[in-house]
Amino acid sequence: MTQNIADCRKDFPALQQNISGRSLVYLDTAASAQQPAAVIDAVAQYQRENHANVHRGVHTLSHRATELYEGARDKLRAFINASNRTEIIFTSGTTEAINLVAQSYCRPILGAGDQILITWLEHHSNIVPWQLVCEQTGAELIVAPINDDGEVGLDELYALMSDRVKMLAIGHVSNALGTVNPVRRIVERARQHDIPVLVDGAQGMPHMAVDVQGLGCDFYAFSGHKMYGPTGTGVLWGREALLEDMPPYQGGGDMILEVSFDNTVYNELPYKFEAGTPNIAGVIGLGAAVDYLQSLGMEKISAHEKHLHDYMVNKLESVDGVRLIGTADEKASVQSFMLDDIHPHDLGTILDNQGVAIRTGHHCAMPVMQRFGLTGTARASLGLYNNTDDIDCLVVALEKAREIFA
Ligand code: 7TS
Repeated sequence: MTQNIADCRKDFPALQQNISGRSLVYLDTAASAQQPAAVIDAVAQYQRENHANVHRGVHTLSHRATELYEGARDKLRAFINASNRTEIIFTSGTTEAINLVAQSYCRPILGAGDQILITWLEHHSNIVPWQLVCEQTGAELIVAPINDDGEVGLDELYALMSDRVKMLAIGHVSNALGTVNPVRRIVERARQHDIPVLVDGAQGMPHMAVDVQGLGCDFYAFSGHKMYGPTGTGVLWGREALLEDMPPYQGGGDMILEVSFDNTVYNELPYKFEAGTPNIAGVIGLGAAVDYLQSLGMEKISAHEKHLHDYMVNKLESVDGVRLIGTADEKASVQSFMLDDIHPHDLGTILDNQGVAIRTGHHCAMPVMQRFGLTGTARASLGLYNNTDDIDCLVVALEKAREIFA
């Protein structure tokens, strides 16, 4: 495992292959990051040597599995600076974490006249769970607008804050446009109205050091597979006092202390929210991803990606026919664009034929697309393993696409 970010591409087995006869240029980390060998090996070693169910057995393998699984919780706690390991709830990803808060925190307290506040920038995972809970309770979903650069209008957002709002749910970084929201400032403002804040951190965690206490929010949700860990893993961080008062989201094994037909006593935090056999292997892999990120250092990763993002924006601007979508002042690692009037899916296919992987379409953020009068965009997104060569290859591939469509 390398400690130097410039050399870290070699830590990623998936990046050592050719696609369409060329060295793979992977520019789709926002959809899912590739995994370093350290993560793959941690999962494989667990599967080969230590697999058993957690929290249940008295035998050696069960003890080992439990230690590894709970060890990952400790790593995650430290990584996001949570005050207590009981605040780290393992979920299947950001989506489940947000649904958990919508159903367990919001549903019991919402009624007609109450509001949930989100923004136009959100991923569907930070829209639909709130629509569901609003339908269930008669509450109303209200949405703060974005400007032509893809930034949330702070004045408009603040104007929507009132004591009717029972939750503000906002993305840390937009997956479609790369806009970084000034979460700390927004949280401070929400506090003045006693509005709890959930931050969708799916695109924040992989790119910057996250300190949940520093941000001041109440819940922070993220996915393992976007931060170089396995799919099917994620975390809901919540303030202990809030989590304590919330009813379980799902019932089943491990989330109880005692069950009888008259009275079931729920387990303590965090197990109250982890019903059933969890994704043990995945969580251990997520712990290894945290070790990997820490060995590089989040500050260094951010600086490297910022440099690359600026380079990518400059290069894209130099390609005739490119129109950038999402031009906020504060951005991270994502650039959406259109090339002439080429359909993004056609563009994505032509790029794939040249070994360049990007995502095309609505990026599960249809309202953002509607705001720009589009059905979809091409999106290049960066990870810590990318370099300027990758961006040069993207530019060459785009120029080739223009020739093909000329
Ligand atoms: N929130 C944001 C901001 C996201 O980018 C995503 C996934 C999610 C929530 C949902 O995460 P999940 O792990 O629970 O699925 N974003 C993307 C993307 O941009 N391309 O594919 C998935």
